[in-house]
Amino acid sequence: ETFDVPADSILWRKDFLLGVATAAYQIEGAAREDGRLPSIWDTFSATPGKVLHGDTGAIACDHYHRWRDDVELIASLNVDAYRLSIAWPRVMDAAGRPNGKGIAFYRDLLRALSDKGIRTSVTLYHWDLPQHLEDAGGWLNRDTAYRFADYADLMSRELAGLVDYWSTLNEPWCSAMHGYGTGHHAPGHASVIEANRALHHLLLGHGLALAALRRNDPASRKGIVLNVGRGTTDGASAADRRAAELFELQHNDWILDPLLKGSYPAALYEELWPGAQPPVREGDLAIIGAPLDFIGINYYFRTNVRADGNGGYVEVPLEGVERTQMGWEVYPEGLAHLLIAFRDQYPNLPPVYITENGMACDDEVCGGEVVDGQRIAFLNRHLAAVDRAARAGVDVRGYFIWSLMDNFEWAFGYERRFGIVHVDYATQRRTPKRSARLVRDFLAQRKERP
Ligand code: PNW
Repeated sequence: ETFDVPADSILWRKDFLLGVATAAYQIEGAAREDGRLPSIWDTFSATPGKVLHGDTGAIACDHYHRWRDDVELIASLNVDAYRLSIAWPRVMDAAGRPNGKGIAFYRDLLRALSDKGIRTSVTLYHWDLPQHLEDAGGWLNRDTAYRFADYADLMSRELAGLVDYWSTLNEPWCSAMHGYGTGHHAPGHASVIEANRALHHLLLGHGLALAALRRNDPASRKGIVLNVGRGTTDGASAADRRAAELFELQHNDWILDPLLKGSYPAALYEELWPGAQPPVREGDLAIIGAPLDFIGINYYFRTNVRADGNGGYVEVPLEGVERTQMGWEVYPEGLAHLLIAFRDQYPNLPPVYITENGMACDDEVCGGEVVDGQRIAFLNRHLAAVDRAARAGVDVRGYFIWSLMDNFEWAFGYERRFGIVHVDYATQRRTPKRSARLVRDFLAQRKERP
């Protein structure tokens, strides 16, 4: 068994980056150690009813203590690159002073990766806002954008030369919509007005942080990571078709437009959210629209929608389609479609990395092995979609599997397993699944090719 990668696929190119990804709160644990401050996810997961089974990231994969073994594990997969995030509350105290112990953890980790020849992709904000900043208003407070820039400034001074790819934010859509619009994620508010306010301050923070990264670590490449959504309709009316467009406008253009066109999409506010507006001040859009070296795209699924009769859209799940353990539809065509659509829509689209793609399965260890056939097929088909987009002329330069290992899946706790490596949480034992073996074998084969 191997990945069936056609001989002429872009995946065989040695300069096409193949990697695995994680995020700090989902794997590190050690939530109280070496001066780490509480984050909004510590607070949220400790609040009854917010996370399935009351799971928290207090221990997670205990990566904070096991990182040396985990680096060996990553290296054993033959991957070109590893994507991780820094926990802001681990590296700065409440007065904004550096926490040497927390910084040393990331410096040692990044050095160990680079000693193994593994390229590093580091996200500054994967959702774990320090709680003291939340207490001061969180992303609803414009000042948080400036505090984020201070944090980016500190990190890029401390870690300059150790990071190949910096990303400012992971999925500002999720931070804004799930954090402030639906309440599914920390800090758990539910208001479209607030979601718009939070998004604008997140994007302002991105722009300010980007400038700090450029100042302090000029040789690295800098970008942002966005989750994108494919919306289609099985409805027949013009209103249904508009509903699908509005879905994509809300999920994609809401964020891509200010980053790449210098404005928020007017149609979104006219049709879907009359009464909501991002709190833009003079000069903000120029900061937000500063050129990027790359854009990271996280893709998971397609959503079928119809008109809701109120000018908006409503999800109508399709019957008879393949779904993952999350209930998300397996729909690789959406990835190729969106990459090509973005290239057409944004003439200045920077080079793209798929910074997350993968699926949750109910994987169990059987006789020392985890046979995750559904995941193997999923990865195969999505890699083929990336290759199709590349052939259509999209400048796509890499692909990271979400995730290296099973971890704390936010509101779903430990019950959703996204890893290509299985984690037994009782013993912290890591067992590579069959998908991990195929990745390792494919990359070993690629190394052998002339
Ligand atoms: C991403 N949605 O989250 C995150 O970047 C990861 O930390 C996470 O583990 C992974 O995807 C799997 O969920 C998302 O509802 C969460 O559309 C929710 C959505 C998309 C991405």
